[in-house]
Amino acid sequence: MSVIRLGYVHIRVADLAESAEHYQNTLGMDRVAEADGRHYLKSWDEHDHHSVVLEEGGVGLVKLGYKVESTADLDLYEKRARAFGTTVQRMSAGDNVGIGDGLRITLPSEHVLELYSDAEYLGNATGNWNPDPWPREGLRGIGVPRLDHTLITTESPALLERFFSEVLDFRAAEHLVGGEDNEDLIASWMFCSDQPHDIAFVKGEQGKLHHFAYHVDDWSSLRHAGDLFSMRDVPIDFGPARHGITRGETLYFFDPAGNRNEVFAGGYRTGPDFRTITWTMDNAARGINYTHRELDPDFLNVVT
Ligand code: M3P
Ligand code: FE
Repeated sequence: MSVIRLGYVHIRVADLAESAEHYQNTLGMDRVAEADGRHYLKSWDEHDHHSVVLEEGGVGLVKLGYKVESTADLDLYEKRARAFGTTVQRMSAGDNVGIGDGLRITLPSEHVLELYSDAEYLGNATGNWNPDPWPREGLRGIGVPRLDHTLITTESPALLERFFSEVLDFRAAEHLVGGEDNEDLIASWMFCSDQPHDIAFVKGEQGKLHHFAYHVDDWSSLRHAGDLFSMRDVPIDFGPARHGITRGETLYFFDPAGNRNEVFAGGYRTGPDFRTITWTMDNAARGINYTHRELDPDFLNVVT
């Protein structure tokens, strides 16, 4: 019984055609459906219907979808979320193209989180019989294999962490703490799988997106992504660099609408017995950018 993974990120983009070109040709995602002015995209190593939805008009997050194991989980999470005092609605199959019944929860951070157990199975690009390691017809652009995590902002990381822990059984891999006696939770990196994080939150405005990240193989993949970004004039935020927090390797960039994305490699393995790591504010720059040990204030200030 658990939440399995980040299933989809639904975002707004200013110009659908321009962003579709970026997500399909620079990142290498495939368009699997188009309906009501929305584009549904899937990465090559993902199996479910889609993982990114682009909706025309503005910038920022519409909602996040996390997949759970069973419909029994949905009943349990609904009960727990109501007991926690959050707003929960049932959502129906077809509310999202290719996604089954589920729950729509308004988080204490004002983000909309959808939980579902069924998604139309399209399969990945290499199949389940004697598969090649990557699609032999080749990849477009970076050829991102899959989504990895999201990072959102909230006025109260402590409250949001309590929600994810008590309602959805997530665990904290890392904390960034500050204040007088290091008692204020500034940011939290939480997992439901064995990754270092499936979601993270940092103190800031309610309801905003800091970034969502794609997994890539390794450090060389970040260099290759950087080459493509330069060829195609994709704005870079920072990287390639090492995160102290999660120990991942990173390169941040922006989509044409200004939503921040990350390509992320590496990171350690967690599990139910993982003990939370703590970073203090005096080491925050090293925690986020271990390589350069400094942060551009815009990295924290620019959210969508
Ligand atoms: C990551 C990560 C912030 C830290 C970000 C860290 C926004 O993106 O993947 O570990 O403070
Ligand atoms: Fe990240």
